[in-house]
Amino acid sequence: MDADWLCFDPAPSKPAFRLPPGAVDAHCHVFGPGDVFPYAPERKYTPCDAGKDRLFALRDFLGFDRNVIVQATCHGADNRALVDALRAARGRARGVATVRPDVSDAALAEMHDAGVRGVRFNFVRRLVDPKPDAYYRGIIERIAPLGWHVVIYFEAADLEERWDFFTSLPTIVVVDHMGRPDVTQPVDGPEFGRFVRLMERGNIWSKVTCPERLSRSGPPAYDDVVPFARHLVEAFPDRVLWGTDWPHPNMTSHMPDDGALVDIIPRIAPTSDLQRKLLVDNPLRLYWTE
Ligand code: 0GY
Repeated sequence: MDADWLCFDPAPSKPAFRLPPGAVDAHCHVFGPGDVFPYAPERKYTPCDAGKDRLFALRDFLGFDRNVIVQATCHGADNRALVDALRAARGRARGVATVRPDVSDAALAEMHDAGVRGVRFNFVRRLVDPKPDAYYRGIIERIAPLGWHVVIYFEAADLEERWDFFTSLPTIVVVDHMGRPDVTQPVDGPEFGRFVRLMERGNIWSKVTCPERLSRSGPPAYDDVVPFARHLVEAFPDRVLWGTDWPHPNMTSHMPDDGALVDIIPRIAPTSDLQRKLLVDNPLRLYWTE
């Protein structure tokens, strides 16, 4: 792993918040292990191994029922670690893959059978090299017939430039980490206002995730991120998802306590109705349609 890599917390605290039955951790990853599932040659970082067994142990410890595992850029478009984890979860995990436009029908069918239900387009330049829009449109042509959706990851400053492309996508579109707002700006300011306008389009969903990445005020309360997430949960209760982001790639300031992250949920979703939508109804509607 990279010399300055921060590894996940091996002993998180037990959350005080009791998750509702059937709760889904809708954003997490598996890394390797690298000797079984090698990291991609084009990767921008080499993480600590964080395989499926650790992920499923965390799921059980925190009180989640299911996971949505998102292909991480360190594995490129080689989805073998993801597919292996999905198969091992025996129906209790779904996946979001990374594919190229020339992916074969057989590979798509195998991924669908394992539980993949979406692809991720990553526009964060420190993670991937940007591609022309036509590249992504080529992928959508391949995955739309399967009923898959698109997950997009971008920095807030890029939303204006990519607005036309994002709003032209024909599938459900799930935005990672609220579009990474600058939380020193006001919730009702122009930057987050642009993101809220994006959400007003009925096919856009948001993960209200990653206070540890966005916060300037810091752990364990991440007070400055809470109003942004709460705003989205209250304004768009049927199109928000929550996840741990375990094993928290590329954190440099600190490694979050996953139990403390769970304890933020009742602050961003203050009623049991909002909590059930965020943690159970919404992810089941998107990922477990059968
Ligand atoms: C996240 C965030 C990050 C990394 C990745 O696929 C990835 O490598 O998504 C990040 O570095 O901000 O969602 O895991």
